Amino acid sequence: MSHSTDVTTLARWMASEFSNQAQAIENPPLYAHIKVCMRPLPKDFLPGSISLYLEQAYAFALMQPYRVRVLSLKTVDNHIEVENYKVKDAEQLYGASRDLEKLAQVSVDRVERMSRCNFIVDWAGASFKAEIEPGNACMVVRNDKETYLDSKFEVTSSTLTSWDRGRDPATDERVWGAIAGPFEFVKVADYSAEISA
Ligand code: CYC
Repeated sequence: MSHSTDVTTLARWMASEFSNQAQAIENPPLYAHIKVCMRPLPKDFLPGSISLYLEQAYAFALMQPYRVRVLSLKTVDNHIEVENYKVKDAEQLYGASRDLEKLAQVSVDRVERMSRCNFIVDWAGASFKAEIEPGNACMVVRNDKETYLDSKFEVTSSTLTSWDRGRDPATDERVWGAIAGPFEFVKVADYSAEISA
């Protein structure tokens, strides 16, 4: 059993490579085969939190991830928050989620906080459930269109379910992101041993 401030368990469960291969095979037009790889950064990379380096990539192009971020997990009041950081010159780090020598080059001066893009996380009995913070203020420009992020994810010991959508600030209509439901990922590699308690 876990609880709503158990950052270590959440970090251990997230510290993995995840694949949605089964979903992509079942539903080729709707879901590409994607890998999400989250690798622990050194303890106190950002003080008072557990940080993970994240790469999201099409399975056929793992060395050209389409999204590179650092996630920082910490306890706030009676829940967990996940902060979202951009990474400067991320191209030089491509592949670092599967290469510890490259991972060592991820330094704190390269990361830049994306404000208003925090997730609020609670223990839900058998999983952690996360939702983007209220306010519709995590802005994403895609194809020259400004959107706000509507996002949630759920983590168990063996799965990651995530659903990111961009919405029009005036109408709340979906502009980008999956239409048929969340991405369903299964753990294919486990890096939890790299997290020090
Ligand atoms: C955007 N995804 C975002 C943003 C956040 C997350 C905070 C907006 C700010 C940013 O660009 O960082 C957060 N997404 C998450 C988190 C997870 C996650 C914490 C759990 C690990 O998945 N999103 C998905 C699919 C994939 C996807 C796996 C569908 C193809 O859930 C992609 N997320 C995606 C894209 C963007 C995004 C394409 C917009 C990035 C951009 O265009 O700049």
